[in-house]
Amino acid sequence: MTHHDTRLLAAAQGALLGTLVGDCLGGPFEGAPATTVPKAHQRIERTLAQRPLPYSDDTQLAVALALHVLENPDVEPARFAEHILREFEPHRGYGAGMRRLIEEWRQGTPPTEAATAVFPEGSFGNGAAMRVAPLGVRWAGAPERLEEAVVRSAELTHAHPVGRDGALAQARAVALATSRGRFGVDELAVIADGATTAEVGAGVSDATTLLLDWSGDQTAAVATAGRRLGTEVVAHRSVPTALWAAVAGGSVDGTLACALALGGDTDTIAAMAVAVRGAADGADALPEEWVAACEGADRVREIGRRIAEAAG
Ligand code: AR6
Ligand code: MG
Repeated sequence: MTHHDTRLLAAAQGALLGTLVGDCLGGPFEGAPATTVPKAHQRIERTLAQRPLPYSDDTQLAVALALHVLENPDVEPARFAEHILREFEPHRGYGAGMRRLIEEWRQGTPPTEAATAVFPEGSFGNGAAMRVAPLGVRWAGAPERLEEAVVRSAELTHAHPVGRDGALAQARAVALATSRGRFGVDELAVIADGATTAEVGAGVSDATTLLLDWSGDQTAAVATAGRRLGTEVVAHRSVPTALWAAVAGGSVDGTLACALALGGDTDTIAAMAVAVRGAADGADALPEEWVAACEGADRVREIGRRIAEAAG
């Protein structure tokens, strides 16, 4: 394998397994109040003892998107809906809007029409962002094709401009982490510049400001970031937060601890943050004990390999 192929494989498996690990380890603390970083590390240890850790809709949808992208690299929304239905299991903790949307599809509403059947302007939940890592890797080398594919993937379920823009920001983060092998404030600046909505743009800019003004300890920084950037299930109050954690954490360990310490939508913020950190640092940076504790790790690792092969 060339150096390029090796790097791509590490980033692809890092991004996909990062999604899985963040989802599985963050899941037990969904809705929890904010806590300190040392307590978050203790939580990780306690959670690992409860293995196997089930994944939720975050991973299920990322797998559905990855399998779709392997067949339709530029994303075909109606066929992507078929892939979602094939993977769908109702007990995975889907968002309320997503559950109703999937019901619409099952009752025969064409997927392209159903996106505004639940929320008239479309959903601005973080669901289109949390699953987007496979696209970020697949099109890491082609920003324009990435943007087009992400928009098509998002509009199926998250037609609201903010839901779509959150997906774009997260996809660009994974793409930059993949192509540059690093993720820091320079990459955040690129993402803030590329935002197409004021909400997501302001969130990513605020995340950058918080990182540049950093003073004091990590726990204080986490508390401030949670308040300023948000920890809710809506895209503009969770994607910038996850990108902040991916930089503030400094490592895979640190990123997961920051994401859990933030509280709120911990599984999804952790899934997004660790996906970015995993793409930058590579799959080997994910502790093997964490990966082995997660349901479906072998399947996700293999899907990551296939995405890397397609992207190479
Ligand atoms: N108007 C009002 N509320 C909205 C709107 C809107 N246009 N859009 C979203 N919401 P959903 P997701 C609120 O259902 O994005 C799981 O726990 C509304 O409360 O489209 O896939 C995952 O782990 C809606 O139910 O699903 C993620 O944390 C919620 O945002 C999360 O759910 C989520 O939007 C992903 O959810
Ligand atoms: Mg969640």
